Amino acid sequence: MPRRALVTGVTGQDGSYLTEQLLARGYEVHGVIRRSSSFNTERLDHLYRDPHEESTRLRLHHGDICDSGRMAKLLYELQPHEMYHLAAQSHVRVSFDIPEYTLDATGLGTIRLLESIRKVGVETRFYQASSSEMYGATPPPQREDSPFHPRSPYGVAKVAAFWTAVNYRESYGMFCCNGIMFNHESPRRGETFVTRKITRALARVYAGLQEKLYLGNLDARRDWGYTPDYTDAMWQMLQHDDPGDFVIATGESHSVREFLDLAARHLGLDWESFVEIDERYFRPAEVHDLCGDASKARRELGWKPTVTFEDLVRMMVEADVDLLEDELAGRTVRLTS
Ligand code: NAP
Ligand code: G4F
Repeated sequence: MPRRALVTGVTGQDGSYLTEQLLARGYEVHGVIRRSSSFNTERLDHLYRDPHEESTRLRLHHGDICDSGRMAKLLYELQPHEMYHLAAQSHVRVSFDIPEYTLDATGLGTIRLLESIRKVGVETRFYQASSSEMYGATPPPQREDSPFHPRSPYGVAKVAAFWTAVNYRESYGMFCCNGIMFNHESPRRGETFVTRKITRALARVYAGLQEKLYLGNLDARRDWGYTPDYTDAMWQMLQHDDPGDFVIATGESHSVREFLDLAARHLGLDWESFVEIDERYFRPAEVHDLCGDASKARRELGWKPTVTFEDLVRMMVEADVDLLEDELAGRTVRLTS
């Protein structure tokens, strides 16, 4: 029998890469998707097969992490061996506009799932998508034992979820792991996060379709890695003998300005002639500098990043140039990178 994984947030950036990797490892993957008035499975289309095909190992189920009854039913019916909880309102700037919903989905969502697992009595290993945003104002390098000082409703919600996972591990002996993931990016990154916003806009400027790009704080520094490396780390955590919490990061930080500069140079563009600062993209409180120390993951999981900052920027720029060319030519776009 194949191992069964239940993935929340399966339609997101991380969910799509994780699903690809789990299927390649022989898993049966069950993904939770929200009902939407338009298709929201674009990142999974290349993996999806007609459910009538018996051999299909990817199944999608409607659900919402704000609906504990539904999640408990899915857990009971599917009895997953592993559960990857990736669903969240994941946008930091947006969390200042919708703090209550963010706390509900991103924070309470984890309690709902762990309480359902406990009450239904499912034997499963649980992965919590924790975030470097929890460190907030704590200066780098940030490690597992660095204090949390969140600077956004999103960060506060992730701290609550982090401690919930630790608490269920300590109280009930459940196999819960926190991946404290630093920023990870890819051609599938959501279009409103700064890296993708930049690479997508540069492709359009390069093609003569866009004149201006409005950005916020160019001085913020982030530790940016390549997403498939990070989703692989999630799986590795759940295969480890003992549950634990792991920082996953490259150990190198760069400013938004450096990302922009490198991306623009790749296309021979002078960004200073078309980038403008719009205060709308500033945050009420900023996280200025994130740079993680992933020594524990290297030591205990044998994990290390495989893609450099320069290669990541180049890959994202080229993917957005190709995507735009396909769109303009009216070709069907398949997300494979
Ligand atoms: P993402 O692309 O924004 O994906 C978020 C996923 O959550 C989407 O599938 C979304 O569904 C789903 N979702 C949101 N609210 C939901 C709800 N109420 N019920 C069910 N599903 C819901 O995020 P990501 O970059 O893949 O990140 C995955 C997880 O890792 C998130 O928890 C994020 O906070 C965390 N994280 C990410 C990073 C990073 O750099 N990417 C770093 C640290 C931690 P729709 O498609 O329907 O919107
Ligand atoms: O790309 P961002 O929106 O990512 P942020 O806030 O670091 O959050 C991401 O990483 C977290 C891990 O640390 C995840 F937990 C979270 O789910 C998400 O994936 O912003 C990065 C930086 C910020 O300092 C922001 O102020 O870029 C700065 N920035 C400058 N101009 C901008 C913009 N960010 C956005 N989104 N849009 C701008 O125009």
